[in-house]
Amino acid sequence: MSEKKTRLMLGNEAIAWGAIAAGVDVAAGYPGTPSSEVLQTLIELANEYGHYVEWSANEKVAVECAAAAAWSGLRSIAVMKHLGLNVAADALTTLAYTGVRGGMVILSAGDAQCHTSSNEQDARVFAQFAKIPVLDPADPEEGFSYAKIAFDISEALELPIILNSTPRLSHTSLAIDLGTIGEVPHRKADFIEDKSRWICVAASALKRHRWLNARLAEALDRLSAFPLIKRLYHGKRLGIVTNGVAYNYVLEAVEALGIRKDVSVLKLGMSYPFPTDAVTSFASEVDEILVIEELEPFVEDQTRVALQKAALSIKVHGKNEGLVPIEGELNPSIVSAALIQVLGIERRDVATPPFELPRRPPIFCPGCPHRSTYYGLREAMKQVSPQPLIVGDIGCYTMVSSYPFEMLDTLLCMGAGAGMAHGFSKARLDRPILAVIGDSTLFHSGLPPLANIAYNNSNVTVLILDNRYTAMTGFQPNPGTGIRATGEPATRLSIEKVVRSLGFGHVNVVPAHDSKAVSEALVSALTFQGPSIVISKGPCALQEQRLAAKRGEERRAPFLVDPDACIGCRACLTTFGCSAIQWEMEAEKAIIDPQKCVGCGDCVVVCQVGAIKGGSDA
Ligand SMILES: Cc1ncc(C[n+]2csc(CCOP(=O)(O)OP(=O)(O)O)c2C)c(N)n1
Repeated sequence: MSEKKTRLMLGNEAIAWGAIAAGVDVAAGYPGTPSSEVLQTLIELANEYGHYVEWSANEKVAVECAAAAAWSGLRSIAVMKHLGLNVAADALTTLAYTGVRGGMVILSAGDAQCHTSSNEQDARVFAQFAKIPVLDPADPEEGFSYAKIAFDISEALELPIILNSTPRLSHTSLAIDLGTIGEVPHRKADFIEDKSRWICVAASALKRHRWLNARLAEALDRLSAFPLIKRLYHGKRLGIVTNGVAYNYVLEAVEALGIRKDVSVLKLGMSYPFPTDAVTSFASEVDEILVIEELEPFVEDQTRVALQKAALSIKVHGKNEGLVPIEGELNPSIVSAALIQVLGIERRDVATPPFELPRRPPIFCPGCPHRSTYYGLREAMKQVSPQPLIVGDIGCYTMVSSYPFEMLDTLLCMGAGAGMAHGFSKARLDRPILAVIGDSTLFHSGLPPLANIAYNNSNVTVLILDNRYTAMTGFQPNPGTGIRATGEPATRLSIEKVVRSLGFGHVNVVPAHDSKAVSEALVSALTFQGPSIVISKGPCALQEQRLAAKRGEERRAPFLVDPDACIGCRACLTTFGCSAIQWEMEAEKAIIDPQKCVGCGDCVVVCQVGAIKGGSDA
């Protein structure tokens, strides 16, 4: 047991510390922004606090790992971004029926505003659909305290709990008082057989569904001792019902407008099951209601139902009348505008949203193996007719959709590239079909679509960009890396052996930095009739540099442009786009920034006049 001082930390770190304070025994997760620092913190603290922690192959596996621990009486957490809930949905929706014995928390980090995601789905709606209670902390402090009590709540209800975070909570820093850590001892696993519960088949499932509904109906009574509802101010004119991070914007707007005496605030820390009684009793004390929440009108709709059931005729303002946007993040000015309109008060200057940050277009890092792979692909495409349809997937390699490559035709979700490529092929598009996929994505959800391509014999080429890490989300290891989350050596799956065992015969493995070899392999694959694979192998350059620096190795010597040889054709900029290569306005020639160049030399082949020279091998 140790007394921890108050520390400045990210919301994500606070959530991890909350789990440790609750005595978490098992933690599993799959990376995804903005969630990744939660499991990373648990990894860094695993030795000290003695919990088991892993990066799982995907979110469903993480949930299954955590669920087995919770069925055995341990406390467990499964960590993911909001989209991971969809991957884990099959397990989660039945896990609600079985329930758990030890406390189990599913951390879902949402992405209102789509900062780094393909959608901004609302985890509260998912929670209701899956019949799993959801807690909505408002800030890093609640991230810590809610993560801590979520395990007790889970055990009080015998149900898993979704902890619903948002980008503002995940990535905001606050000083957190950790108090005493290590008070809750680790448990010993103890699986108590109960076939009517742990074997969820037709005969038991209906009974368990009845159990679940009864448990949800009594949940709020069982949780009355937990501090999940806050009331503020005593104004009667307007009752503001709020939830999650939106609470902070409400407080700021109310202060900025100086309307404390006109309003009351009810903050809900749990949105499902919905605290109907607390909301109706609050509503009966005010003239009108305004609901302020991010994303879907979840609390708003539930409030309307609650008021109707209680036969209370009170006007409810919010998203349904277009006063508060459904898309994107809220901020104090949006909330102020809604308050000004509902209260009919004079417009006053209120906190404006944070200043516009400069846009940072996504680009491959200097030395990235994906760049030379795609350069090879573009060269291959010059020799293939008609032009292939390029079906994308999610990872650093998706940046091929940006300048100067702009080569991607479609992108849906993780693992969808190979599945859709197969569909395009069966739709008989009259052109070659190429799917691109990264190594982590392959192990996450790419293997079933690959099995499908081989099984149904579709005319698809899959380009696997194997940089050995889950690079986009922070270089996490995966089953192809050779190490586990906590650094010990692990079995390293051979992608070549895996795809051959799935039934692919036409398989070529090429070095990613040899764009000529990549190009030749792709021409061969794209002109082959039947399923084919090209594996382009080259470790993530950023991770390589980090590891080399740790080993005390010197940086590789940079390359340079010989100004006498450069003819100013710009081919290195317009076809390769390495950020280390820049344009010298006055001389009208390319130059290489020695600070940025990592000495990979991939650009040498791009220069038709041989003006790029040097590097360690010179
Ligand atoms: C369901 C889901 N989980 C997690 C993510 C976050 N995410 C985006 S890309 C990616 C993996 C990228 O790794 P890899 O396929 O190896 O490509 P790399 O970035 O290394 O090029 C992850 C985990 C997501 N978008 N969707």
